[in-house]
Amino acid sequence: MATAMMVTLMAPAGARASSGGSITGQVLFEGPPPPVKEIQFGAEKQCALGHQAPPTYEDLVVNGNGTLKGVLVYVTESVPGDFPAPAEPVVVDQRGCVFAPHVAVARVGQPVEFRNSDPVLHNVRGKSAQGQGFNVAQPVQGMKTAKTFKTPELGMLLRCDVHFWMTSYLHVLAQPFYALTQDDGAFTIQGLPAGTYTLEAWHEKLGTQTQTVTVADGQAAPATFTFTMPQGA
Ligand SMILES: [Cu+2]
Repeated sequence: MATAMMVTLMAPAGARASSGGSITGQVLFEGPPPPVKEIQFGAEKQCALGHQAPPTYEDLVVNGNGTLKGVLVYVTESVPGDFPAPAEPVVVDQRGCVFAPHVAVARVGQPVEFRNSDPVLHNVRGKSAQGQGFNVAQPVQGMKTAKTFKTPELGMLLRCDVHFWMTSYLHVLAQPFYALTQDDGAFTIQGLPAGTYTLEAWHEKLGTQTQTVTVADGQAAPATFTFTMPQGA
């Protein structure tokens, strides 16, 4: 979804359509995938009603092709130019007592709409290292609460205090040069002026990796990240 959104944002203001390049690649997982764990809802019977099959924890999702889902890949440098945040909100839903999506990315100043689609009480507590933490109670099905964030921040942990298994992550970025991996583990970051960049990949369980990538006009520069399970995990 992030990739589709980027297409409309990719051209820096004033740039010629033909200028700029992209970075494209995959995030791989090396080694045997960890076992998939089902979420146990316990006494909260309403939570199970929204699911065809029992949902599973999404803190480490290895795709069928050996790649990782939910990895944020972004350019760490500040790229010159004006990149207004989209007015369209990023939606973080609570549906069937899980956060959907498990990882969300918003731009600084872009509304983030928290929803409760369940007939049970949820809240969203955001833990911030940048002084932008919050706590939103959503006792009623259909509630929507929009918030915006002023400071870029990676890995803001979101939690529902009612249901211990409900966690997710929100990243807030200043610029549109990022991608979030989905079911194919692939990423593309478009519209970068030619130059050399530091690309970072961020995963909630596996940590971060960086690499240096040089982008040329009209070209797609390749980049591959490979994560392994940390020792003792
Ligand atoms: Cu909850």
